[in-house]
Amino acid sequence: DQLVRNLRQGSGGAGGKQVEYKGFQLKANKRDIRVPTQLFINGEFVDAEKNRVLDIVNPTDETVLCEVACASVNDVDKAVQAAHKAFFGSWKQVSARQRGQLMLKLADLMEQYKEDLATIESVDSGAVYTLALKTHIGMSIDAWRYFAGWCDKIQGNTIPVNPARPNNVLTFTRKEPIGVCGLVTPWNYPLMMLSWKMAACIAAGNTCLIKPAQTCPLTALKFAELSVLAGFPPGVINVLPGKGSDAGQAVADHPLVRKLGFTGSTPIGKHIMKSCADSNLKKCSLELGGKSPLVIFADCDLDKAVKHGMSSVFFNKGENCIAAGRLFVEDRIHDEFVRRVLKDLRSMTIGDPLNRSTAHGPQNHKAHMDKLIEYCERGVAEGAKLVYGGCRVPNMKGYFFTPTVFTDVEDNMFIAQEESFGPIMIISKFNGSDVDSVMTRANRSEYGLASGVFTKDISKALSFADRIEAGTVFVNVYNKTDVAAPFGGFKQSGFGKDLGQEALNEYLKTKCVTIEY
Ligand code: TAP
Repeated sequence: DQLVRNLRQGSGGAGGKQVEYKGFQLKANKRDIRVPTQLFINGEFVDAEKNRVLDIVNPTDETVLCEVACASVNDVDKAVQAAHKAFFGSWKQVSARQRGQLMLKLADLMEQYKEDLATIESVDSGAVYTLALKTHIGMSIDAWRYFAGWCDKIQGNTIPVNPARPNNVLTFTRKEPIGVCGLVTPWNYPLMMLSWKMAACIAAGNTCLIKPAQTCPLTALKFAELSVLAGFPPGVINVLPGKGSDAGQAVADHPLVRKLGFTGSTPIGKHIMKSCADSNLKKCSLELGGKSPLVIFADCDLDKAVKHGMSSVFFNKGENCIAAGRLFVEDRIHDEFVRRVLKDLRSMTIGDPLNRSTAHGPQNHKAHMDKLIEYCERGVAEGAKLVYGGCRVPNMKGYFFTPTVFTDVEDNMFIAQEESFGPIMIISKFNGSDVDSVMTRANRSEYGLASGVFTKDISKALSFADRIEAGTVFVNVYNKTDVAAPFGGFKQSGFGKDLGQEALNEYLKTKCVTIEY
């Protein structure tokens, strides 16, 4: 009742209560930020079972920033029980429109704390601060606002079924929330991945628990604090940093979790889908790996193609699921394209992600950087031409990997087929008079997340969009995503959409009601 009264007064569900927690003081970016380091279960910050912790490392200087509680299987169970109780209790008392108000309040708080959130993201994940502010945090806020608007617009249909005369019949559908949803997310855009999934999940009326990536859970914990300030009832949102192999697995296995929203690698996605089936046939959506082709025709605007070609690979240090994993450049402009890319790379500022002039920060964690080095060694061993980078930035502390360019990459090479998830440009040539052949090569991948084409010929561009097997197609642009546009892959890049109206369906079930009169 208090919750509803507060909502009517516009002060948030719990009246904007402060929450207590153990945390650490992050002094960075001329800010002094208190960051929670405990699990967030049932509206409270609590220690993990047996006080288990994870070390959180700053990728810029390799120091341990803090210890964060590491959820066990039992901790996951506690969060699921809390979410279950809230789903059938307090959350049911909140109307669709009030839900929207809570989400808007949360978005306003995220906006108010955006510099803090971007600073935390930058220190925790290595994201360049300016990008963290605009994309990691900015797009998170957009997602909460966008989905808040959907809350009171989720509706079913009336359906003209055949009546058994002389009786009449009314058949209608209701869109209902699924129940407790588990969300498991990767480390490349920690708060944004949380927001893309959780905003749709909450807008649809579900309760949830999230297991963020173990390497960078800090913005998720700060977000949990803001959810209390916004007034979300206890149990609706639960945040459990922990390891995928136990806490993540426990979410996938739990019999009271009815839906799992996952973003991560294809092998783990396959494994999780089996767990969802074996446990309780929970619904799942999987946003997985990619090796997105970008085809650049000689008739393109070359300045634009170089600019977007660079960002298609190097945006967020390549830790971008829709990154162009392979560039096909028409032979007539190939050498000029490579020359311009190298010129731009030589002037790219690499350094502290908090520095406003930095364009390229450290990779997210050491194991990832080591994998990138191996990936490049494999490319060289297979005969691809390494024209730039391929190694750790010399004489620099932190997980800095030099932006890299390979040319003369053949279709059968490992680096032509497998995702690097790092700042590595893989270039192959094609003959512009044989469009069929480049389309076949672009589609010769088990992934189908995104794709792009640069050409001034509208017929060529539309034909590419028709024929490419990918969930996202960019024409004369790249990385242009928006919270209102559905996002998700084909083939082994998974299924189910984040963002846009379609994302709501991932977190809803349809009930069909038939009445005879
Ligand atoms: P994964 O290793 O698959 O990890 C993703 C998440 O799953 C992490 O939270 C991880 O926990 C957890 N996890 C690991 N094993 C699990 C298990 N058995 N049960 C439940 N959860 C488990 O991926 P990653 O290396 O973090 O992220 C990189 C991959 O994500 C790339 O392939 C990239 O393309 C993909 N990605 C895709 C998209 C979209 S939208 N398609 C977006 C971003 C990233 P830990 O933190 O303990 O490992």
